[in-house]
Amino acid sequence: MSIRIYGDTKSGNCLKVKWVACHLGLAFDWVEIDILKSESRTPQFMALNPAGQVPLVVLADGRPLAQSNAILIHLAEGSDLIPADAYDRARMLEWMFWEQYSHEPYVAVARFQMAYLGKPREDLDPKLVERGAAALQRLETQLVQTPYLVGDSLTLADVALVAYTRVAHEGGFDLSLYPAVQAWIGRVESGLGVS
Ligand SMILES: N[C@@H](CCC(=O)N[C@@H](CS)C(=O)NCC(=O)O)C(=O)O
Repeated sequence: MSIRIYGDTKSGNCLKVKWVACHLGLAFDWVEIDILKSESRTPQFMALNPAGQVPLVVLADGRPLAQSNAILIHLAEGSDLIPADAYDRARMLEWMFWEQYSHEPYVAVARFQMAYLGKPREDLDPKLVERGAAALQRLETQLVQTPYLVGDSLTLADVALVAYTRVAHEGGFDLSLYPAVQAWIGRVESGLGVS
């Protein structure tokens, strides 16, 4: 049996899992779950993930695992997407925790409200816009110094953060203000084979 990935293709959290599985050549089946139709909240799905969210993977031996970044770490164990050096590995995790707490809640939520709920930009909570822009600026500050978030090569930190950064314009953010981020998006997409 291969891995089963339950995900919604609109979701960067889900796509990052798919990209890593593809990049590592892992065999998987993709099960599309439409969150706008509440398909992650059915009793059957909640039995697999009581949090009622995607992504969720069911491993080859039947064990489930949720939380996109936990899934990435599990799938990429032992690969070159995770630095061998302990400090670099911790830096990668620093970016991944930051992504979930200080980037995704603003950049992804602004995009979801505009692109999927049809909210006009001017109706977004100003705090969402301000903190999303601050997150993009933090990436810019790092990426003028290094080609990837942790040094010279692609790691899970880049995968986790590119997922919503590459579509930030759909949440009304102007990516041309962040040229180093734009160049990095191209590098990460080509490293992952994503277009
Ligand atoms: N921190 C979680 C976030 C998961 C999450 O927010 N999933 C959204 C899609 S991006 C979802 O399933 N929403 C549907 C719902 O909550 O009902 C992760 O990284 O996996």
